[in-house]
Amino acid sequence: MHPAFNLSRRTLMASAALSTTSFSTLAQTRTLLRISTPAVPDAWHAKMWTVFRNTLEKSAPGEFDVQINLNASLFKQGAEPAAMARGNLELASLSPADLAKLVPEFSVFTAGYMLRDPAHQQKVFNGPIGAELFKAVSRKMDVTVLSTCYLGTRQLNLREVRAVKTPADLKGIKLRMPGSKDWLFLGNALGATATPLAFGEVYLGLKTGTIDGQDNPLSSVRAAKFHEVTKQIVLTSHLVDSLFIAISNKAFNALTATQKQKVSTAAQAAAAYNNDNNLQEESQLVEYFKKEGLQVTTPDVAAFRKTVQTVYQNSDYAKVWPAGLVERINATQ
Ligand code: KDO
Repeated sequence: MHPAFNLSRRTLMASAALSTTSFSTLAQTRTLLRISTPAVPDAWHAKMWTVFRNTLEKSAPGEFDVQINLNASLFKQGAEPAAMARGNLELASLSPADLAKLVPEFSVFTAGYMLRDPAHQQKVFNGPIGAELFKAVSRKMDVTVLSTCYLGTRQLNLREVRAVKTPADLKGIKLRMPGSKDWLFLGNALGATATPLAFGEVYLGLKTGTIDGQDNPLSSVRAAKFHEVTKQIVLTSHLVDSLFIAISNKAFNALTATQKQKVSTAAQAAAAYNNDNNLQEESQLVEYFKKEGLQVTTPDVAAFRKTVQTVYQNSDYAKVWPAGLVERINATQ
């Protein structure tokens, strides 16, 4: 073989090997960001993760491999913090109840009628109260909260029509709540008999009658199609609910300062997308559900508020809330 040919063949092979190497090295150097959420695809807080991914891809092209797992397909609802601690999951949207498990003072936000409205929620979590509590979350749970999402204001949603004015009217109602003690406490405080069930099982539970009702924001009721298997919505507005976009400290600390900034900005863009769309849709959903044939009724909200607040004040919860915290939340404008 002509030496020149041999050389060029070798060069060719070497360059082919090089290009394969650099290609796979590139794939390997992408930082893996796995996300797990129980949200259904049509929910704003599911779609927001695509905004997160797109924003990050734009600001840091090729640097991250963002994998979005909806419908609790990677980890079951409530299992995310443990998965993050074990290093099996990088990001999740955690509820106040998730945080309260390890940061007891956070249970103040699992209490009914604590936050007044979505604007109050954003002020509280984006201000000094949020900063203090998120510091405790980082210390005790090893996760960093990047932004606060408005999940919506939780309402009651019943299988059968019932006259509900006060908590006493919910006596005997088997009300599905997410499966942790803080959620169950809220369901019982509303006057119902709280029963735990994962979000993914609620539709069937309502359809078959193993539960009499559930509570969720109107946008979640629409996205998960619970209105197909229920006849009434009672506008108790008992919880202005939050989800916190959080990243494990292990994953966050492995990033450069610039990457940290870009991930935070993407999380804020995702929350803003969720919050804007959720608020806008929420304002139209009473009409939508009426058109779908549901009865939408307004109870004596003052009676619900009074009962629920009294139950919390007289419970062990109030004992773990730092002195003055409730007053500071109330004073936040
Ligand atoms: C629910 O299970 O009712 C709940 O609304 C609780 C939230 O904290 C959150 O987990 C949410 O479900 C899911 O994201 C599904 O919308």
